[in-house]
Amino acid sequence: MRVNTLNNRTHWRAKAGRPDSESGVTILEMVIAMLVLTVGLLGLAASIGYAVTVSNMGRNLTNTKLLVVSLLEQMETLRNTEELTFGQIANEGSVDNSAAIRAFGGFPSGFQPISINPGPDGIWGTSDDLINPGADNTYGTSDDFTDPTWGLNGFSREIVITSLNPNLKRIQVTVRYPDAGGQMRSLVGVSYLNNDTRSNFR
Ligand SMILES: [Ca+2]
Repeated sequence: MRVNTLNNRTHWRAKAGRPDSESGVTILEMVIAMLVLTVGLLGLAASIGYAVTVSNMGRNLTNTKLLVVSLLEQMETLRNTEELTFGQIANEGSVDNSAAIRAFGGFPSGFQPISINPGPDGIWGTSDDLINPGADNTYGTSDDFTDPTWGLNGFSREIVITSLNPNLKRIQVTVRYPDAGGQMRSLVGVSYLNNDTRSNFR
């Protein structure tokens, strides 16, 4: 009797596991499966697009931060190396050239293009930044020309230098930049410059 029961059970299991002619995937099941897969893939595609947008946004912001900080640091370097006197680190119209070896025009007010080169004066942020030395690669010759292609596309920069007292200046640099969506944004950096190079070079 016992042997029979076992045999019966084995037979039943084998039958259940065997595919019969009616089994398989119906079209409806397949359509639902493809629908689920499509929704999943669409979600994935959307998230990739979003990731690229955020990444571009981050890159522009990082570049802009570097543009702001490098200009603020240039002011400190100009003072420390005495390439400009403290009185010369000023906007156009407020420059004090009295104690200087060579005259300096100052940094133009308002938003200006950001050049990839500092121009003949070697100082970034002045009105000669877009001057290309031409084929001879020498500034001050007749083939010099203003090269708008040196300006960073979509970027502009404003430098505002305020004299707080005879020995302290506030320097504000604003860079306008396009974000990933093409919208203009701006980043402002402020530093304070004192009239003292001794701690660095003397
Ligand atoms: Ca320049």
